[in-house]
Amino acid sequence: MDKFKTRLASLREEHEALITRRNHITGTGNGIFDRYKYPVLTGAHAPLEWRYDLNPASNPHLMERFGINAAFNAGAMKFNGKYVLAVRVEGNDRKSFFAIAESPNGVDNFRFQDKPVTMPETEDPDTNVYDMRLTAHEDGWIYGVFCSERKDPKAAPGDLSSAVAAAGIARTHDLVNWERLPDLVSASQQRNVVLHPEFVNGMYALYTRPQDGFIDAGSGGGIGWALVKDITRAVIAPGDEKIINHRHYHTIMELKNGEGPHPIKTHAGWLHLAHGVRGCAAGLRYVLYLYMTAPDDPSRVIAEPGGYFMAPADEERIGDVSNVLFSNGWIADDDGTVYIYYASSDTRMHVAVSSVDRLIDYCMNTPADGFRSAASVKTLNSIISRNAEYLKGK
Ligand code: M1P
Repeated sequence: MDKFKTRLASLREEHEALITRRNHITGTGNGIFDRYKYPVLTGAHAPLEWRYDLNPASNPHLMERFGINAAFNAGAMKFNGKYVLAVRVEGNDRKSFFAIAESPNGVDNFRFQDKPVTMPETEDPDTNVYDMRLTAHEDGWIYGVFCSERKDPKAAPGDLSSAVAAAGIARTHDLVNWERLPDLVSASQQRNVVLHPEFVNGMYALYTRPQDGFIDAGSGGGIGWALVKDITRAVIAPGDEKIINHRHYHTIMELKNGEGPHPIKTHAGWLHLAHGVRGCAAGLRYVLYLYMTAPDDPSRVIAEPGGYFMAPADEERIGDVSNVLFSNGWIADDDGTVYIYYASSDTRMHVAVSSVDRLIDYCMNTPADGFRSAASVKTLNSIISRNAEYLKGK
C-alpha cells in the first residue's frame, strides 16, 4: 500500500509539473512568427484518471490501464475567456477521439477537461474520428467539422486497410454537449473540410479537399469551395465544388494540400493557413503555408506567398509519422496576436505566435513561387540588388 501511495504521489507530482511548466519563446525567429519552446500538449498531459485505475484493490501495481499515445491536430477557439483546444487524442489502440483542453494564456498550462468528448454517431458508426476544425458560426452555433473514417465496404476480402473518409459535422453551444448532424454528402471522399464562419450569399460555405481515395488526393486538384443551403443536411451537388487553391508540380504541395483552421477575417482580406504535402525518398513531408483571399469573396485568392510558412524543425521532425507539421487551429486575439497551434509528426501539439499585421505583411510581400529554379534566382537577385542600393545610400 505504501508503494502504491508513493508511486501515485510521484505520478501526480510529475503530471502537475508537466502541465504547469512555464513556456517561453525560443530563438531569435525569422520575424514572421515565434516558436515556443515546449509542446503545449502531449499524450502525457492526459489526466491520470483516464489512464490509471486508481484503486489499489483492483490495480495493486498502479499500472496504466488505458495508454494515451499522442495528442495532436487540435481545433482551437477562444471560449469564455480561455484558449481552448479540441484535441485529437489517440489511444495506444490507435483510435482517436476528441478532448477539450483549456489554458488561461494560450501558451502553457493547458489542462484537459475531466472527460473526453462523447461525440454522437450517425446511423453508420465511425471507426475513427479526427482533426476537428472549430467554427463559431454567425448562426450562433459552434460547429466541429472532422474526418470520419470507416472501413471501405468495397474492400476485397483480406484487405484490412482500405478506408473511406467523409466530413463529419457536429455542433454545440458549450463544447460538452454535441449534436451530430449527417455527414457531408459529396461526389468524392473528403478530408480537411472546414466551415467558413460567415454566411456567403445566405449559405454555409465550406472549404473542401476532394480526393480520389482515402490517401490520394489524386485528381482532386487542391483546396475546394462549396456553398450548402442547409447545414443539417449538407450536400454538395456534382459540379458545385470549385478548386480555389491549386496544387502545382514541384512545389511544397504537389502531392496534397488541405485547409487548416477557418480563415481569419482582416481588413486586407481573409488569412488562410493550410498544409502542403510533397513526396521524397524519406516519405511524405508536410509543411504549413499561408494564402489570402478577398475581403468580399473568401473564395478569390489575392496573395499566395511561395514556399512554406513553417516546416518541421529539430525534434518536431520525429514522431509517429515523422516529418509532419499539421495545423487545424489558430486563435486571433483581440489585440491582434495570433496563436498558431500546430502538431508535429502526428504526436504532440505546439504553439507559435505572430500577429495579424505580421501575417498580412508576410502574405503580401513574400515573393510568389516562380515554379522554376531560374525564377527563384531572379527573385533573389532582385532582393540583393535592392539591398545593395539601400545600403549604398546609407
Ligand atoms: O499523417 C499526416 C496527416 O495525414 C492526413 O492529412 P492529409 O489528408 O492531408 O494527408 C491526416 O490523417 C492528418 O490527420 C495527419 O496528420
